Amino acid sequence: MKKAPEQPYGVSPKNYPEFMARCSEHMVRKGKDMAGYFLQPADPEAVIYEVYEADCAGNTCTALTILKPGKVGNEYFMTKGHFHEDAESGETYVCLKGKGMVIMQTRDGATDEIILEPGTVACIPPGWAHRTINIGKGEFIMMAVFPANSGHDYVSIQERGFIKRVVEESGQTKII
Ligand code: S6P
Ligand code: ZN
Repeated sequence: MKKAPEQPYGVSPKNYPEFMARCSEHMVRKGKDMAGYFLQPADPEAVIYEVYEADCAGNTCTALTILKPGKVGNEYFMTKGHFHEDAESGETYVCLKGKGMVIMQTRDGATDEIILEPGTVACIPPGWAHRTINIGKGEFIMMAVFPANSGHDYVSIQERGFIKRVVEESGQTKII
């Protein structure tokens, strides 16, 4: 059982390493962990992204994602992406650093996307799968806030993928 923090704390573009230091979980996703996600094979040892997850505060969980800059072929580095298992659980993303995009889709095939720049808050409704993409030149860093009972369904995305992909063509970011 995770322990809730005893004191309130704030996270900003300047002090986020303090948040990382207090996290009980740290996940590193390398190319070898993402077989089948990109159209082309990724360098197995390349770090694509890292996730730092704090102990949930009651019903509220908070995590920080650092997406490295880079591409596999012409496809930008991205997270695996997932649906929440709980049909009522949405999520809020807050961009701290860099330039990214969250692409979303429903099980019925509706899609949407939001550009993420420092200060942008993205509200992801329940029922929308979400994947973050680093479309900038440097690291992309964001905070995610989600209900403790969300649950994560990766299998649907692993099996069927996202309808849209984000690539660079002739130096331009394109959604295809
Ligand atoms: C959790 C939230 C994020 C992601 C993280 C990595 O609900 O959406 O903390 O876990 O951005 O993405 P993924 O798809 O590998 O979990
Ligand atoms: Zn989520």
